[in-house]
Amino acid sequence: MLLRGFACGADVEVLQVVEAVMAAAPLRHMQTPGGYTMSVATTSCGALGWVSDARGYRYAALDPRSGQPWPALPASFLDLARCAAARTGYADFTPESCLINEYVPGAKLSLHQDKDEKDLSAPIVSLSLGLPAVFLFGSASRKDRAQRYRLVHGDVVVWGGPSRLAYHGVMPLADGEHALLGRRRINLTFRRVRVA
Ligand code: MD3
Ligand code: FE
Repeated sequence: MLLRGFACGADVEVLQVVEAVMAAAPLRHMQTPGGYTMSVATTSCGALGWVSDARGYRYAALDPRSGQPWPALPASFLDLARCAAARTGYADFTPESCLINEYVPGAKLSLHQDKDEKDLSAPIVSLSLGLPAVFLFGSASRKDRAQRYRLVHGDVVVWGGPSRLAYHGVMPLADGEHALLGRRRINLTFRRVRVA
């Protein structure tokens, strides 16, 4: 379910809080299990953060870069995620993790499924900020051709039910300049990892 512009009124505040998280847990380019370096830079906040290295993808309570817990999930993020989930029929969504992805021009995310979470009944709520992206949205089978959607600043998408295990990705980010974020796109994804 696409909530166009849902976060537009809160963008300045969300960005401020994102910058505070990034100051405590800096963005970094994770290694994939296959030995590549991701073009997208990531960090996390919440009880668990998403990590990737030669051993695989997983959620971890400590930031491997600092050995410290990830920054707490800010109350304003929790409110926003809960509110978007409730709007689309998910009454008690309590995310434990917010993955923050930063794209600069050329950065992309190859087609993948999100299945490192144990609770696949919970949706994933995503929020896009900054430069627009071409988002690829396939089905649960990699073979099916993906649909393309343009996601712009302030858009929130709630991915639940049959779309939860859909293959998805992001095309290389086109160059541009965004009034608030400059030459980048930031995507937040709110996730329930453990079964509540
Ligand atoms: C559809 N991020 O972090 S957000 C990711 O724009 C990720 O940074 C993209 O895919 C980004 O894993 C896409 C939209 C999204 C997130 C999770 C999904 C779509 C999804 C999970 C299942 C299906
Ligand atoms: Fe994903």
